[in-house]
Amino acid sequence: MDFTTKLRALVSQVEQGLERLVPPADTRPVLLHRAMRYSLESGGKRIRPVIVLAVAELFDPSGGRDPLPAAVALECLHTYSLIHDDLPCMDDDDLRRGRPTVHKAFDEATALLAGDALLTHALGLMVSAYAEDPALAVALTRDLADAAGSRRLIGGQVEDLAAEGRTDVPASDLEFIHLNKTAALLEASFSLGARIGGASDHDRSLVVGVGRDLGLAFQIVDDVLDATAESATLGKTAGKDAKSGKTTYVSVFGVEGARLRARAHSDAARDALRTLPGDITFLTELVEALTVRKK
Ligand code: GRG
Repeated sequence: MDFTTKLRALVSQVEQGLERLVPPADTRPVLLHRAMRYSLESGGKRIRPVIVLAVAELFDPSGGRDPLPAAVALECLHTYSLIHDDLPCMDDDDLRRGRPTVHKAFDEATALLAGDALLTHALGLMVSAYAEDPALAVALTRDLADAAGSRRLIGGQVEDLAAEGRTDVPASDLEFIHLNKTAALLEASFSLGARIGGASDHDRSLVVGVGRDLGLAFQIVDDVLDATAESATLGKTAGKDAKSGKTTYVSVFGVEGARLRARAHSDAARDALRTLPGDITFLTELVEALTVRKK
């Protein structure tokens, strides 16, 4: 199967999983569940859940354990972070995934609570879907909570907000922000897939490293796209970083310097994948596709 066909097949599995494993929009209170589904169904790229499925398959091609609930839980958690990031008290954005942000389409309180509900749902889903294997359920839930917690996703977001409007942010702080705000959930996607696929500790930590490099490459590309692409292509507001005087890889290293850094992380991710047993074709092509992406 070629890369695009495989990617479409995995995205379609994720979409079906979201449909099945998230409460329907007509669940009471309807306003809340409509808002949760509005953002989930706005057509994200589904990168993180696709990685969960692909990594589980890499280590266990016969598919002994179902990675779909973990993939859905991670996408719910990621979507919560986007909803909250867009709120007026944070990035104050009007556009996300090509549509008005949740607080614009609904209202601020509903957006806040829809984010809270998606986060809570993610943790509950993870625990209940793998309850028959308690050690696995605990490890997966721990991965998700660690990646999303105060030292990682939320910590990265806090330092990102603190850095806003400052032009003297050192490159090491920028790296802290991106390692946590962006790479943490990508690392988690590799870790979840590896655990479900029964990978050894060695192989799991190796793919977590792939997630880290991919996360950094992904964020650098995000900075380059913010500086060079159009809002209509991105489905979110472009040019925000320069406008708000934000320190990014582009402001520190320039567009070409940032591109070179993204390439170096992406090459490191692909080199690490090459040391693994199994069919790494899809994951290798995914890393490349995310490095040269246009949105
Ligand atoms: C509110 C705790 C909290 C964290 C927010 C997600 C986030 C942290 C900030 C959003 C802004 C940003 C540039 C984050 C870096 C990670 C990133 C590039 C997210 C966007 O992920 P994509 O491109 O989005 O995979 P889709 O919509 O395709 O799922």
